[in-house]
Amino acid sequence: MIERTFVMIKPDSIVRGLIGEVLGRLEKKGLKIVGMRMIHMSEAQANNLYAVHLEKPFFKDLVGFIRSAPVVVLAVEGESVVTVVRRVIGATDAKEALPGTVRGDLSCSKSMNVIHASDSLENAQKELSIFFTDSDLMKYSRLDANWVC
Ligand code: 3AN
Repeated sequence: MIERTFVMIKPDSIVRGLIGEVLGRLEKKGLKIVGMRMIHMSEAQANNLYAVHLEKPFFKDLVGFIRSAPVVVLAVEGESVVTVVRRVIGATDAKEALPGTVRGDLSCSKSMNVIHASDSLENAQKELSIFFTDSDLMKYSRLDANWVC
């Protein structure tokens, strides 16, 4: 089934000059980027995105980090894209993330872990709606769609 998910290239990637590297991983996998914007996240957006972590001891640091530099927010489309992107990015704790995954190759940190992606279709819809409206999302076909996926 064709799904959409929310992906965010985090502040550590931006300041480390890794936007192209991270985007390239998603594009080469055959995933279609249908929305993309660089933003400085507002406190309201951060609180909304990380609402499930509100009571966690790391919440304040998490919001501080995500607002410490710009982020790139993405809407990504593809077959089973929620699961596929989670596999491409690897485990939350980048020390545990397998080589070959974005986090496994580019980070050793649990908080500064390069990239975020929604962990379920339900959360994808919720998270996309924080940053995109339907009219922000592009319609086009990738020429290699029948070859890559
Ligand atoms: P993921 O981003 O892999 O879905 P979540 O949703 O469990 O991981 O956590 C959201 C973000 O909160 C993570 N990307 C990470 O940056 C941060 N985080 C999660 N657990 C911790 C922790 N124990 N200490 C510090 N930061 C954490």
